[in-house]
Amino acid sequence: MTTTKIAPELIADHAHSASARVDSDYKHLGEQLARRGVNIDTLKADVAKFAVAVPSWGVGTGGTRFARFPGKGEPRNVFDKLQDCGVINQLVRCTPTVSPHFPWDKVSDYKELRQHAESFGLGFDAVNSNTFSDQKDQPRSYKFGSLTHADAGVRAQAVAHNIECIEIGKQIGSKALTVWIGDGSNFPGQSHFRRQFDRYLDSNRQIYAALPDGWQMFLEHKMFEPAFYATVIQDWGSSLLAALSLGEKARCLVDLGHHAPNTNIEMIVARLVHAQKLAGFHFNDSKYGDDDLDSGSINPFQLFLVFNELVDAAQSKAPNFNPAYMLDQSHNVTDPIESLMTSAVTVQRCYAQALLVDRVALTGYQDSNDVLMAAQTLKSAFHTDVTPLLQKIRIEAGGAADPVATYRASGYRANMAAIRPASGPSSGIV
Ligand code: RM4
Ligand code: MN
Ligand code: MN
Repeated sequence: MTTTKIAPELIADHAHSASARVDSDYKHLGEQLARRGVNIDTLKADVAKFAVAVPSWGVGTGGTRFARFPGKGEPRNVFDKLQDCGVINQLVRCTPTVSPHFPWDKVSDYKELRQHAESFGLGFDAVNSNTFSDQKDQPRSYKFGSLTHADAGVRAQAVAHNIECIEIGKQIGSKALTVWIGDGSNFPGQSHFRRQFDRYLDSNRQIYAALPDGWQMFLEHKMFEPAFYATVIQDWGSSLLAALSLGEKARCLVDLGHHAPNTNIEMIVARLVHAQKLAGFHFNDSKYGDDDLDSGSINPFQLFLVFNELVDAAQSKAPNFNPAYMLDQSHNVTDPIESLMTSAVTVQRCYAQALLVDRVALTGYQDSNDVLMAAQTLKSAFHTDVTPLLQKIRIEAGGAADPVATYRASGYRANMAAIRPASGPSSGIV
C-alpha cells in the first residue's frame, strides 16, 4: 500500500458510492437556483476555479503559550509537510499551492524541494520570513525587535533574512514575500513610535529594492502579540501607510485573526480594494484574539461578508484587484489535515455563496433605502446550502465527496504514526 498519498482507488470508490446521492442533491439545488435566475453549471465552472494556499506550518500540531500536545505522525520536515499538503489537495482539489515559512522550511537544495512539491501536484505561494524568533547560530537577537530594532546591526540581519527569502522564493516559483514582524513594545515609553516606524520603512525599502519584477511584498498587520502594548504595524492604517510609502509592489495582507473583536473586517477589505492595495488574506477564525481557529468555525457570516466584498470587487472590475488567498491556522486539538481540508472547503463555500448574491437587487434596495430587503438579499445567499455544488466539483476533479470521511477511511494518519517518530512535548505558539 502506498503511504505517500491516499490510494486513488479508495478516493474513486468513495466518490462512486456518493455520486448518486450527490447528483440528486445537485439537481435539486440546480432547480432552486434556477428559480432565482442562477445557472448552477455556470456557477460550478466559476467555483471550480477557486483556490486557496495551505500554510506549511499548518500541517504540524500547534500549541499555545502554555503547552503543545504533539499529534501522531506529525511531519518531521518540509518534505513530510509537502506530503501532507499533497493529501489535502488530493481530497479537496482546491489547495494546489503551499505557502512556506523560512527558516523553518530551509533545505540545502531548492530545486529538489520544488520537484518534491511537483511530485505531489503542488506549487508554492508567498514565502514568509521569520524575524519574530531567534534561529540557531544567529549572531544577534530579535528579543527587542527586528526590522525596527534600535540597533542597525539587528536591522541589517533581519533585512538580509528577508532578502534571502526572496532568493529562495525565486528558486521555488513564488511571486510574493509576506512580512509579518513581532516588533513592538510591551510597556509605554519602551519605544519611540515615530522613530520605530521610520526604521520599519527604511528596512523595508531595502527589502523592496530586492524584489524581482512581477513580485509583490505583502505587509501583514496585527493588533497585538507578542508585543502587548503597541505593535509597529498594528492595523490596516499603518499597513496602508507603509504600502503607500514603499511603492506599487507593496500591499496589505489581511489576516482575519489580527483585529480587535467586532472589528468590521469586510469594511477594511472594501477600503483596501479602493486604495488598490489589497494583497490578500490569511484565513482563520477567532473568538478573542489571534486564536488561529479553523476558518468559519466561529463566525462564518463574517467570512461570507468578506467574500461578498471580494466578489463585488471582481464583478465591478475594481482596478489592480488580484488578492492571494491563504490559510493561516494553528491546530492544537484536531488533526491538522482534517482542519485544513475543512477550512479550505469552508472558504470555497463562502466564495460560492457570495457569488449567489443578487447584486442588481441589492443595489436597488441600497439606493431606495430598503434596509430590510438589502439585508435579506445577503442572508438569502448566505443561507443557501451549496454543499452538493462543492461535492460535485470535488468529484469531477477526482477528489472526495466527503474529504474527512475518505481521509479517515484511508488510515493515512496511522500509517504516518508508524513511520514518523513522535516528537516530544514542547511549547510555542506555532
Ligand atoms: C503570526 C502571523 C503570521 C504567521 C505567524 C506564524 O501571528 O499570522 O502570518 O506567519 O503567526
Ligand atoms: Mn498570518
Ligand atoms: Mn497570526
